[in-house]
Amino acid sequence: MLVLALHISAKTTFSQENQTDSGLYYQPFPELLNTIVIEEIVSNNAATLEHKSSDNLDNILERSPNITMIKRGGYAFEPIVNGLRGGQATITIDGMRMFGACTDKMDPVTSYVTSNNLSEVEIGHGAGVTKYGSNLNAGLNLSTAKAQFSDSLKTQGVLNFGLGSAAREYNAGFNVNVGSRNWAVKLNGTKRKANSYRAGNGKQIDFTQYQKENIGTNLRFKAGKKTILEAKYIYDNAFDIGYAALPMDVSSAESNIAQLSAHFYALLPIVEKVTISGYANRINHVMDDTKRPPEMVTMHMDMPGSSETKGLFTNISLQPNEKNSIEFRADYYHNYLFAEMIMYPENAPSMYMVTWPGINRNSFGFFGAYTKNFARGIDFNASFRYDVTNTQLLDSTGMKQLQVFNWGDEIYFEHRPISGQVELGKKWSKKLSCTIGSGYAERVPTASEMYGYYLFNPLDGYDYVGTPDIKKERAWNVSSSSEYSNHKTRINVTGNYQYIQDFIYGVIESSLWQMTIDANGTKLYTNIEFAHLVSLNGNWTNQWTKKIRTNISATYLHGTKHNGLPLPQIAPLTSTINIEYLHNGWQFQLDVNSALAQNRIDTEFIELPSQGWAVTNVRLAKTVLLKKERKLSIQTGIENLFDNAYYQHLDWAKIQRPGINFYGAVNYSF
Ligand SMILES: [Cu+2]
Repeated sequence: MLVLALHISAKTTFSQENQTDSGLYYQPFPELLNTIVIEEIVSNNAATLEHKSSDNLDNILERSPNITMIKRGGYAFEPIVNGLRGGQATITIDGMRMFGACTDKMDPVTSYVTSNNLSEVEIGHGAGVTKYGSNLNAGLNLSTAKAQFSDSLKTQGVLNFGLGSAAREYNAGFNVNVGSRNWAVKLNGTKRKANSYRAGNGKQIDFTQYQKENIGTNLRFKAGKKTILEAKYIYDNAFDIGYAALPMDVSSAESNIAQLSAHFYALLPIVEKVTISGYANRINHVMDDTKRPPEMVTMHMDMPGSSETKGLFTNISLQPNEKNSIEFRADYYHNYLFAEMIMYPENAPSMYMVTWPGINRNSFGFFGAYTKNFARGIDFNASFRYDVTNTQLLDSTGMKQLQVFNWGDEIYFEHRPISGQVELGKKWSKKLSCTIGSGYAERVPTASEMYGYYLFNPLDGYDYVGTPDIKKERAWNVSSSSEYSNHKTRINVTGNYQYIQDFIYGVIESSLWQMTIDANGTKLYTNIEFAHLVSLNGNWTNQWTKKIRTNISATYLHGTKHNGLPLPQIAPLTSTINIEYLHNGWQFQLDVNSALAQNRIDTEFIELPSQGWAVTNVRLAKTVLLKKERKLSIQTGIENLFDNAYYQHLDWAKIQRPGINFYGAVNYSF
């Protein structure tokens, strides 16, 4: 399988029911990637009711068995794909590269969009996963919703409003599409406000509040029979964001994302589609501790950061015949990261430090993928990627800071990561299919791993310093998946093993003093010899009767370092059970989500064990058809029904999750 997709909120907006380029007057060939996406949606009977209308993207992603989330507050969870994180997994928006502007990982790329901007999320591994960038066999691409054409001038839209009790939160949004034969415009907006939520024991978890405003637009124009021009823009502004697990909050995290693309269909008989695209995005992240009570703040400080990325790519899909397809992609991006820290000690002059010293990165990449369908149900997929990435420091204060470590000359490095993956699939019968795959991947160190300067990590209480000449991580992987399905049942099992050499890990450097007052010491990003990572996932969906369907899934991750100690921050065995019941147009659903305790902890990292937990949710939904294709859908439910006080292993500082939450949402489609 090339790329797996999690189809989000399939029923929330009109645009998400019809995501292909169906507005064209000719039938375009499906893109290599989309084919898989559509197949996966058809075969994946994931319970639809779970996707509450206008649900928060973090909640949607967290339901995927391939994703675990690091939680630091009530907002901007950091997604981990099959145990891979940071620079190991690429996160892109329509293939655009984007890098968070926070040295403390408070703002993953996923925090700059809403589910209202998106049509689907591709969760990738195996052949094809490096399409958007070098990674260790893990990628997440967020596909934005496209404006839909229409044979006659037509306006459609959705208005939604929702409330939740645990955080006394509300969200409101709209999504409007105006389509004609040759042009289409889509506009969406979301406003969300959450207060600090109440945990299971009734205790309010301070500093988990946030507010978010987002607008997005997509314009498409048919410039001739085989050409579509597309423009998109997303503005996202989150403010007053609490990070209960960190010593600081974010007063504002603002991003602008813009992309212009031209899509050419069927240029030549074998050239199915060519896309040329240019994009730019900019993030401003303002981190401070002004809202914390004085007793929590040892020394007041400000830590603003910014990230700017500009890029170009071209994608060429070839289909020489029905049995073969080929895809090429060439891309370039430039990213600039700058972050500083201003400390205000009492009765002393303020101090200044550059934590991301003007880090410039240029990267040129080339990707190729080949798919062949042999006789007797055998498929072959292969992909290849090569990048030339250079990283350079430009800030003079940053260069002086490096001299402290005698690294004054180490301001320019080039990395050339290479990766290749092959996959063989066999359909044994209509019901049973299997794939096996193997590959090699390299990834460049992140800006923080090279040039981060005293970045405080409250999880282990250490300041982290980058190592400019740190080496690439290199990984060998083998993976396998099997699926059995008939008209009633679908069983899917996947396994993935990675042997990662030169694994990047923070190692305590006792000769260095910490900068942060309360820190335990300083760690240097270092290549350790190797690490093993295993991920296993099983999923069983069964349609018992016309009215009753169940879905059970379980995920297990196991990570070990060269010295036999576990890798830190690995989720324990996690499972979900959903039971769905349909009656008279009403949908009823019961979820039980749970995890075992995690006692496989990395004592070297100073990680703490965590307890097991189980949470039950009940949900109810009904859609009423009104006149003139109008629809009203109502969703309501209770999450954490038994008001359990619990936290998950990856939640920082063991901050408890929300307690009982009554929610309700109304969607009006016209
Ligand atoms: Cu931050």
